[in-house]
Amino acid sequence: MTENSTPKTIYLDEYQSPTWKVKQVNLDFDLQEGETLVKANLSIEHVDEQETDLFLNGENLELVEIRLNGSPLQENQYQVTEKGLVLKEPPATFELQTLSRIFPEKNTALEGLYRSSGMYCTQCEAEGFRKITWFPDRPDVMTSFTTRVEADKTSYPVLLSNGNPVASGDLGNGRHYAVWDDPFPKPSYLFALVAGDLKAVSGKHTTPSGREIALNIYVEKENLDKCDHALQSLINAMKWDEDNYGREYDLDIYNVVAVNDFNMGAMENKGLNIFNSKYVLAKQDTATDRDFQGIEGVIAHEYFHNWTGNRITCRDWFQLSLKEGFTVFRDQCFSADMGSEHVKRIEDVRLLRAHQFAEDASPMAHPVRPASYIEINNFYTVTVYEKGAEVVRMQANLLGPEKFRQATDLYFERYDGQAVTTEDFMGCMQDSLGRDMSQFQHWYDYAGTPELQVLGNYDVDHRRFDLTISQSCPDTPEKTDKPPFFIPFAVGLLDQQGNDLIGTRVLELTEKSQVFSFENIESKPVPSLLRGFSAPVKVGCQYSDDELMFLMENDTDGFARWDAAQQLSQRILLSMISQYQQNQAFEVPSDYIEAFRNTLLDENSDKALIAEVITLPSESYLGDQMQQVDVDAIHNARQTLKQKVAVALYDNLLSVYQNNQDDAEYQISSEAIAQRALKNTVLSYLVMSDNEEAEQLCVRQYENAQNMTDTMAAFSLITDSGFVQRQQVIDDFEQRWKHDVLVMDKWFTAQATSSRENTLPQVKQLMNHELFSMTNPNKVRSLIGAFCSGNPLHFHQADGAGYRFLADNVIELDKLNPQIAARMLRIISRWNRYDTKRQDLMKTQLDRIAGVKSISSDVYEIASKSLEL
Ligand code: B3K
Ligand code: ZN
Repeated sequence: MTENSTPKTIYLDEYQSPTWKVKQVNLDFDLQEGETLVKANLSIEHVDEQETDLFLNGENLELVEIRLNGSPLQENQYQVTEKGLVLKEPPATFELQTLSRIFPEKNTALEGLYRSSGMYCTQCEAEGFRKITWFPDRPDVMTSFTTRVEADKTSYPVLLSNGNPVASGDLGNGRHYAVWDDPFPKPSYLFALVAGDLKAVSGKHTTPSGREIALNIYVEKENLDKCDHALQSLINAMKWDEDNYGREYDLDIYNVVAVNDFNMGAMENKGLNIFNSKYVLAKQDTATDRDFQGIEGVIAHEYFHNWTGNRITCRDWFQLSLKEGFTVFRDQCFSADMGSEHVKRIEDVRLLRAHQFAEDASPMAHPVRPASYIEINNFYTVTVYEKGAEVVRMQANLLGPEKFRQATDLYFERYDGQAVTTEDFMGCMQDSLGRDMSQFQHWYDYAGTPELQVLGNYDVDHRRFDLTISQSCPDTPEKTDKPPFFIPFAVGLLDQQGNDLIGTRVLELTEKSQVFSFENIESKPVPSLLRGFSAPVKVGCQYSDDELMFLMENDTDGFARWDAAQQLSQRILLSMISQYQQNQAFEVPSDYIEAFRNTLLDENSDKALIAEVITLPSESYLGDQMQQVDVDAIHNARQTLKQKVAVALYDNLLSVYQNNQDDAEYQISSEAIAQRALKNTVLSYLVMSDNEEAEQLCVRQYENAQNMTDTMAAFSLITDSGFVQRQQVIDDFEQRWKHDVLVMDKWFTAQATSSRENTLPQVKQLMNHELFSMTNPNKVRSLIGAFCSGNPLHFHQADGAGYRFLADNVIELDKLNPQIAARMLRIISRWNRYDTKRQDLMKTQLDRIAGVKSISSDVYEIASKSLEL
């Protein structure tokens, strides 16, 4: 970034409401080879009486013509800048017509109108509409859109936009057109257009009020056999939102389009969702169980946005969590209802702890509702999404199901058709609860993960158990010395026999330190803490190993059982790490092996829960628990623990593996998914035993697998191994799947995350593979991203080659797609967690990037904030 063009910071407290409204916009797209002409007709009205200039955003547009109320504007009546167009003192009400030329073919940033695999599509959130036409591109300007699209009939037989289709026709010269009308006023970020040679799998849904909605999943024709799951998920989501929130869909048609080049998962454009094909396409032989679940969750998420995001939207981008946090909470509850509730909660907490807690402890830490940003695209984060969902969950739990439903009904009634704030949302919660919630607001305003210290004390004489709980929150870039948070802390007490003495009680923590007493407790209990993960906090409690093992086997709360097991494994791994650092031999307590065996052979528990309980904390999560991350020690300790368990429990593991082969026809039911998860987790232990039989089992599973879950489980293990068949299997996979880009993403990832010695050179080589492409975000993520964030051992190799590799690619990518480049760079924002030598190596790369002339504001923000420590 050159000194004179340091990007501007935008502040929440500088928000000003719009002075102009756009009552209606008519758009006309003429899609031609090489360029697109966009005609826009805006009916504009002054909000108040004052005479002001009107600013319309517009970037990379060629202005061909501009008229006000039909007459061409004189040069002194407007001014075009790099960022937009200023109309000098226009009348209070007028029609503005612009004609602009844009170049979708050259758009590699995948924001605005662009081309992907021969089709046209759009991505406008957050600020992409300004790359399509001149417009007040801010979420609090809500407008009715009518869109006409014209294109070549043979290449683009399908023409789609938001709303309902109102007209279409043949233009006689090989071209045709379609007109779409969206009666619901919306911000420009929800605009969408698609033109392509697509085919649809269609269905329908009848709403409780008796309206029939046409549903279409549009894909390239060779993918027509992979849409059933997405369609069924959509129908389930529609029904769920009707049953649980009383919300029904409002247009006559709901279209979903799958595209191959997409910056994120999917986009909730009104009536026309555009999806990364990864979150649409699935059939048993190409998609894993996790893929199926991902599709169900993302389809639901985008559908739920129709009310939480589209009908009620954000006043400004600082309020992003208003729609994202709430919608993630809604999709989490939906997925929990569709599958296994406990396991869904565990997966969500695992993700939050691994990524959001890490973000909260990094220079990029920001509140759920940030107070400033340089580039809004950098704030689509785990904090805004996942912590935002936890903040809504806490409110939902505090209110209980009935009052929460009242509160959401009130929210939909009060704010339908408006652009609002997180305070407006909380206001509805507070009105329904009938209690002051001002302390709760801290969750939106302050970054950082609160930390609890819990001390239990049993008073034999008074048969009383006291819990002393203190809270603190680390300083973060925006705030030091934070006041205490309101923390709903769910606890239980177990007696020696495992009886749940008080059920689950939610303690309300509001002060720096508090004591809670439980009377009539006959003997010293074991406290079960943070049941259901009732708040996004860290808990410190001096449990003995025995107590953790007791909780692991006896806790009635599924989440707390899993958490006890994680804490125990973590404790053992951390002590192994320090043994390794002191060159001592590893020791694994025999009790641990026994507890592991008991869990493994537990016939009464959900198999998916067992699979979760026996899964060790990840290498990066372990790193987060250390003063200074030691990637080699962590990797070694984790591998060694797996190996010791595998050797000690080989026979048990083998029998669980054999007993969980599913011979029945493939199903995506939670039971079948659970069985595959347990079998494949066990396989990952078996191959650590160094036993030839296990190696053979794994290779045989790869060869005979009837579904992608089993194929990938075996394939990743083989790719990570030194098996003689390794290369042959890798080649075989490639031959089998080279026609399927999504399956090949998995092939790239498995190789990029391998712990084998020469992984980095391999990754570099794979970048020359004919299927790899720097302009396809899925490929970039599955190879470069997977190596840098999913392979800590090699990415952090001591000579800094991993960091150089990352920086080279960030600089290269930034020229093509700044959003993806910036996301990639976040990986080294936590450089201060490593030894000084690695710190210097990482900082050198950050400095190098920050100094690149004409680097994007996206990348600049991450590099400069990371260096600000
Ligand atoms: N709202 C979109 C995300 C847009 C990201 C823009 N950089 C998808 C979603 O959260 O549903
Ligand atoms: Zn969303």
